[in-house]
Amino acid sequence: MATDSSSRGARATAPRHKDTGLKQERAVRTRGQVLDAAAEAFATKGFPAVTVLDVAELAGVTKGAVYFHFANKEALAQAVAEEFYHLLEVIKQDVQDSALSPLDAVRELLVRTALAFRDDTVVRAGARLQIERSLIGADLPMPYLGYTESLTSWFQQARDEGEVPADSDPGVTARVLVSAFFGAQHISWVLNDRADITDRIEEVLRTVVPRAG
Ligand code: LUB
Repeated sequence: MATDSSSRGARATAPRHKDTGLKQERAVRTRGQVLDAAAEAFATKGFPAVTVLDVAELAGVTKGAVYFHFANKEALAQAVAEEFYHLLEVIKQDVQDSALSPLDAVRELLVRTALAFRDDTVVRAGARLQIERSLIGADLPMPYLGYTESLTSWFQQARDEGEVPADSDPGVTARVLVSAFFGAQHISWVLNDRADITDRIEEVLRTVVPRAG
């Protein structure tokens, strides 16, 4: 009857509603676990050697659960690389909000980035995926450009405020610093599994970014 079916409908709808919320929460959590596992796998083995089964096993879920969230290994790499740049963006925002002088902001950004390269699995994975980008059939974000832009604008400010010589070229300084950072973190990874990355980045900063006075 009408009453019957509408009340049944109401009862069926309410719990299902709640169910959907919980399911979504669980799905979001599972997606995060899979992403973390993929980062761990890519960081330690590199893209070519990783399988979707590796990621599933690391995450403690079925292969089907991985495929529910990601079409294939390329999509996993893409998502990890995007998360890598999201984390770098968060660091940059934080440094920007800290009201340091432009040159101190440059130093702070690169020291904090170095710590993330040493300690953060998604960041280590993202850096490795960028090195392997020609082997990955996905549209990974273009590396280096974001940092080059941020550093260029800080060096411009430093020049405007007389912290660096008026005839210095902010874009060139930024490119040299990004190149040196990239090289130093890579060498630290190969030779010392990044144990000495902050020392190497401090050396780069002492050499490339002038101290006032
Ligand atoms: C950074 C790397 C390694 C530049 O921006 C990037 O994409 C980077 C890897 O892709 O260094 C940090 C100055």
